[in-house]
Amino acid sequence: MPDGTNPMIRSAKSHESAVLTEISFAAKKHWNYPRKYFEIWENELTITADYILSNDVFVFEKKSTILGYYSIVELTNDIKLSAITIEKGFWLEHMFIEPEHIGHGIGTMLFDHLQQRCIARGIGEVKILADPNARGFYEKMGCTYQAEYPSTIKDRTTPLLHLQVNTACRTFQKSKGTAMKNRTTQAIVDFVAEYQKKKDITTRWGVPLVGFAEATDPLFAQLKTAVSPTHAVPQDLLQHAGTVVSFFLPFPKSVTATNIKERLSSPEWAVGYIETNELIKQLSLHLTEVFAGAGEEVVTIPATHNWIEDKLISNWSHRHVAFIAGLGRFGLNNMLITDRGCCGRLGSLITSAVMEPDARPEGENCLYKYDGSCKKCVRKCVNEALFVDSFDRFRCYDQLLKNVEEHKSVGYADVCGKCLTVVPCSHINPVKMKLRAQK
Ligand code: B12
Ligand code: SF4
Ligand code: SF4
Repeated sequence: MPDGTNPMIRSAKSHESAVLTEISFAAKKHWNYPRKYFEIWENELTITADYILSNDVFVFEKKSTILGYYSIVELTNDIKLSAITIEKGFWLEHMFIEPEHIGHGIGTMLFDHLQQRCIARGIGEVKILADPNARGFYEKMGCTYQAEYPSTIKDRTTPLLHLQVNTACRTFQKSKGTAMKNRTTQAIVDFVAEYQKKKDITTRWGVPLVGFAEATDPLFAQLKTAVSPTHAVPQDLLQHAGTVVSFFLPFPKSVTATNIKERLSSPEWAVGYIETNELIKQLSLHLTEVFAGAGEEVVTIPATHNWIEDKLISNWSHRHVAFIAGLGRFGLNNMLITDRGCCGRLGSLITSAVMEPDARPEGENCLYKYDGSCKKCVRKCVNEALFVDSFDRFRCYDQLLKNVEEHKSVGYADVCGKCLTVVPCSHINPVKMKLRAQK
């Protein structure tokens, strides 16, 4: 977990309102305004817990100390404040840095973060009523000066600036996002390679596959119909979700090969299941740290057992998420068939980082769905749960529970997997192979 020693930008917590208020006052005092101004600004500069909960408020934190913050406020209607009218829209209401840390790049980092937030939330324009002393900073950041605006203080004006979160900015963010994406993929590949060197781990995973989906991809909302009305969208789990990262950890052929003969699963399959669930947990924690180092938030999701008991359906389906992230297509056996097959496990997490999404490949990966052939998975089902036109998840679960009993010496292994072992889609994308062979 992040230990607060690395600089990071994160959502403000409601109990931090007093610290943010102090920073607001200290930053304003830095410009030597007369004391009477502060009486007028008292309300404006006081940050409450409610304010933090109802708006986008982000803090810059170093060594567990908050050194600055910014807030985006959405006005749904024009509002009148004494002589002035504040138009509806998105406003950068506050951006303040502790005076002794001004000039150290914190403002630029916060501004950079603000642009990412806007992209993630689909905000095209942000308005700023800046302190006159800060106008130069905002112009340097790409904002355009519009006009002088009457201030809440008589005979004083304040500059109005606009930030267009335009295509150029999006391209810039995406190029930054590409670097982050490469780092994320490498972090996953390296972590899995290192993890299997541990003495007590017996599974040897293949090279992971990693896919990225935009958190605002409309397909997430469709999971409420495809999976369950209670299925979450990324924003339900992380308010400022930018990207969903999905990964597939392939089992080695040696493990799959053991899971053929008997009705019950092999011990290797059971151990592979337990070890991969733990790997997904550790990998998710590791990625949380990687993203925290870049000032980004993460929400992790368990590999399994996050299902609704009486329905055996989850509110976060890793398979559907992997499909959205372009990692594969569903097989007749229900598995997500990737380019490295379907024997393996899937994980996913949500991050505030904005990264380039992956394209979803066209065409089917399952032979039955491609040309009506194969159906081996159906023939291999050991508990009459899987058919060409239906799947009985409760019968399937009964079989998994038999394996729990069988393998209790290695842990809790609710496994079976006969319908995915030693079938054409176990370790490859069989349609791709078929098409290649036909060329
Ligand atoms: C609940 C659950 C179960 C239940 C129900 C199974 C099921 N099919 O849903 C039980 C306990 C029975 C079970 C069994 C198994 N599970 Co399970 N299970 C889950 C869990 C927790 C949620 C799955 C869920 O909510 N499904 C939602 C339902 C609605 O989806 P569905 O039944 O698969 O049906 C959909 C697809 O067929 C899809 N579909 C079909 N064609 C197409 C085409 C398109 C274009 C689209 C969009 C969708 C689509 O539409 C259906 C409805 O939406 C996930 C972990 C997670 N949180 O994601 C693991 C998970 C799905 N299980 C997994 C595995 C491996 C198994 C087993 C092999 C056990 C084992 N490890 O040995 C068996 C396989 C059973 C089978 N053939 O389906 C893996 C799958 C990996 C992969 N490559 O896909 C997962 C993802 C765990 C993980 N972290 O890797 N599981
Ligand atoms: S075994 Fe054959 S029919 Fe079943 S999912 Fe794999 S490719 Fe499709
Ligand atoms: S996991 Fe086992 S019981 Fe469930 S569908 Fe596959 S073969 Fe049948």
